Amino acid sequence: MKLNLRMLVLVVGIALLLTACGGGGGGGQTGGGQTGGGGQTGGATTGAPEPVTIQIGSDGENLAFDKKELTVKAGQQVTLEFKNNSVAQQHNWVLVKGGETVASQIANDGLVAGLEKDYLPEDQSNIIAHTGVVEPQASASITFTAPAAGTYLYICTVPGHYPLMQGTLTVQ
Ligand SMILES: [Cu+2]
Repeated sequence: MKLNLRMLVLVVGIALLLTACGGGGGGGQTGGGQTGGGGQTGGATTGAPEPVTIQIGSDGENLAFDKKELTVKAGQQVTLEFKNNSVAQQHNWVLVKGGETVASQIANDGLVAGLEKDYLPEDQSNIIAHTGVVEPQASASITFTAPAAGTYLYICTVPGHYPLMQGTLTVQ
């Protein structure tokens, strides 16, 4: 009887140890997985997308951006890092609230405003975000909140660069 009890205790003890080990190991793996998934799911379900950093540059010596399409989420905090890859030309990055007509107006007004104003119009009501003029081989970083869902043009307003130098930002 005593022997059996000891054996029982021993068996139970071993079983508990195994369970603890197995459970612990499994728990660790599951926990890690859940944490990663939770982060992504949390961002989506709360409606507050996690901040994103976007890198874009000018396309060598071409009057073009190296990315013609960008996608972000509505309300997302966007940090945009713009690199001027040209060795000779100035560029800027201007996000327009509107399409071609508005963009064209901004480019024209920017041209009139001149380099001192970073080729940006005085009335910036149709500009969502912009860098200043970025010198050759230099970079600029700006942070803004993505607007409502839709498509928006981003352009360079350095004289002669628009309408060649543009792209589309899609906000989902
Ligand atoms: Cu340009």
